[in-house]
Amino acid sequence: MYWWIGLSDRTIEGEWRWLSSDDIPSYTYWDTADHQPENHNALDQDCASLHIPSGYKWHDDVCSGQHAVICEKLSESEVIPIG
Ligand SMILES: [Ca+2]
Ligand SMILES: [Ca+2]
Repeated sequence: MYWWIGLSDRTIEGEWRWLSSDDIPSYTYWDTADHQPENHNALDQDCASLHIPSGYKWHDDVCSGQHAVICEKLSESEVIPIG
């Protein structure tokens, strides 16, 4: 089972960026034990997903795959820390 996380290297192969901001992630959690991201057999695996069997580590996958999605919602109010 996979969940899309909104990260892609579709523009430049190997350069992963968040779709929402075009930023390069400051943190990654690739499943390196499974050699991810590996653009499996040059299949243009350009979208990143959470891979539950590997403990929610990231796998690249073909973007047209039908997987669940994780949505980001902006806060409705700004929380100001005190103390
Ligand atoms: Ca790729
Ligand atoms: Ca892959």
